[in-house]
This record gives sequence, structure tokens and C-alpha cells, in this order.
Amino acid sequence: MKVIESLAEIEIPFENAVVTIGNFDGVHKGHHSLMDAVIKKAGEIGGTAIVMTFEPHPLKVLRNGSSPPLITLYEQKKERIEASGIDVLICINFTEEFAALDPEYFLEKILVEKIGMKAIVAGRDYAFGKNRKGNIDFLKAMGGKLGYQVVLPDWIECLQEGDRISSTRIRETILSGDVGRAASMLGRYYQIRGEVVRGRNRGGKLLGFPTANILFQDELCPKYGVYAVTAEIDGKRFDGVANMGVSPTFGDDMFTAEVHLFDFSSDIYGKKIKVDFIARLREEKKFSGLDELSAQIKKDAETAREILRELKR
Ligand code: RBF
Ligand code: MG
Repeated sequence: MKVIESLAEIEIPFENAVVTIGNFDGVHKGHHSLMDAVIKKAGEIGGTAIVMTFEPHPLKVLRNGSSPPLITLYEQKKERIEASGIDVLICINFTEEFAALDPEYFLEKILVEKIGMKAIVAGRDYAFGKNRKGNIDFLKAMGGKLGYQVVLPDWIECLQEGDRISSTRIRETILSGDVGRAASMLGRYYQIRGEVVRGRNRGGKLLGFPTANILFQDELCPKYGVYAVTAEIDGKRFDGVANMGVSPTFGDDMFTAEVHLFDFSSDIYGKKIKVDFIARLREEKKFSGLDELSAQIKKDAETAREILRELKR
């Protein structure tokens, strides 16, 4: 996939460009359906399958930095879009000046003339630009004159409101800890990425369960509690059990994200780690002592092993 991060890089329009435009936070199943429609249409007209997205998230610019916590940061978003089979990702640097562009100018000068758009794939309620002027009616009305088609995938009409997959619903689901349901909407597990940092050396010494403490970049943290996870380090995947929270047994109220990896003893301080949340096991609890906590972690590890073993069958 070709990644274009500035419109100035585009010297000549793409061959029969088929475009879909959006924030694509989470790159979930709904987004994948749109991208599949783009790829299908591009196949039909011998064209280029293009996704246009924005960075930073428009709400970060328009609402003075307050935006919902992102499900996927740019790096992960790019990877997921690439995995869908899209030919070109155009990422627009979203600024107040860009936001102020007249939708008609954006459509004619940028999408049609610069990018060479011959078809646009739009979801339901689709609209871009100031005051959401660039909606489906507007796109349809301009299509004849500017020489592009509007493709509205027919599955969109059949969707019941309750079945609609949205980034908002996925965020809520992750915040509520239901990572299994989040996975069913994402089409993959919710993943955070970060670096293994030094903890307080309590896990191994006091409890017999050493943990990799993670300083993660992601904005969205699953609800505090214990989860069955898999983790990727140096391109290898490991099973484990994670605790997200403040370890209330210790009463120091310090947030940690930590993973105990099964059958693992390497030194991984400073390494990059990706953690997939497979299933939620329980709430975090305050135990009356270390033995009780340690016994519970042992049970958690067994439960997680069982869940992960089932998955591989
Ligand atoms: N700490 C708690 O205070 N309460 C818990 O319920 C709790 N559950 C945990 C479950 C797992 C699977 C793991 C790995 C850790 C858990 N911890 C919990 C955190 C534990 O106190 C921590 O790993 C050590 O303090 C080392 O940082
Ligand atoms: Mg630790």
C-alpha cells in the first residue's frame, strides 16, 4: 500500500480512483465493509482503491484537543487499512485551515482534479466538511457534472440500528471491559501497544508471578480488571494474563498495566510489546494478604490458559 501524507506528493491523478473518506477509528468491521466495496468497485473499473483519512483526529483540532479516546493510533490504523488490500492511503494533515475549506472546493479541486476520483463509496449518514455540507445528496447532485459515481453499498440499507457497528459503540464496550464483544465488532482483538518498563519488582518476588509492566501509548484502556491476553514481542506471540488497575491490595493507588506471560523468563525491559485482549476474567480486588492475592493470580492464570487453549482448537 502506498501511503501519502501530503497532497503535494500527488503529481498526477490516480487511474480511475475509487475513494472512501473517514476517520476510520478502530478500522472495524463496518469500515472493512466499506473498504471491500472500494476494492470491488476498483476491480470493476480497473481503478485504484483509495482510503482518505485524517490525522490528527478532526475532533482534536476542532474541539480544542478534546476528542474521544482513539481505538487505534495512526500506526495501527495504517496497518489495519493496509491489511484490507487497499492500494493507496491518503492521510490528510487535519488543520483548522483544512476544516475551513469549502466542501465544493474540496470535492472539485482535491477529490476530482487532484486525486482523479471516478467513484466515491459512502456509508450511511456520510458527510464531510463545514456544517456537514458534503452529504450524500450533495455528492449525488455534483456527480454528473464532475464525472464520478456515488456508490452506496446495499448492505447499508439493510442494517438495523442495533446492529450498526460504530467506533462509539466499540469504545463504550472496551471501557466496560467487554473485550469479547469489542472483538466481534472489530473483527480482531482490541490491542494496545507500548514498551516494557521497570515496575516495583513485587510481582516475582512477593507473589511468584513476575509481570511485564507496560507503558502504553494508546488512549483507550479496557476497564480495570483481569484479562486473558496474548502478547507480541520481537514478532513472537505469547499467552498470558493481564491486570489493568491500581493493585488495591497494596493501597498505593498507582495505575499499572501489567502482563504475566506463561512459561516465559526472558529479560524484556525496554522492548516493544503489543497486547491483545481476548477475554475478561474478573474485577480487580483488594485482598487481605499476599497469599490470597497470589492464590487468586494462580487461578486466573489457569483460567486464562484454558480460554487460550480452547481458542487454538
Ligand atoms: N492486585 C490486586 O491488588 N488485586 C487484584 O485483584 C490483582 N489481580 C491480579 C491479577 C493478575 C493476573 C496479575 C498478574 C496481577 C494482579 N494484581 C492484583 C496485581 C499485583 O498486585 C501485581 O502484579 C504486583 O503487585 C506486582 O506489580
Ligand atoms: Mg511487574
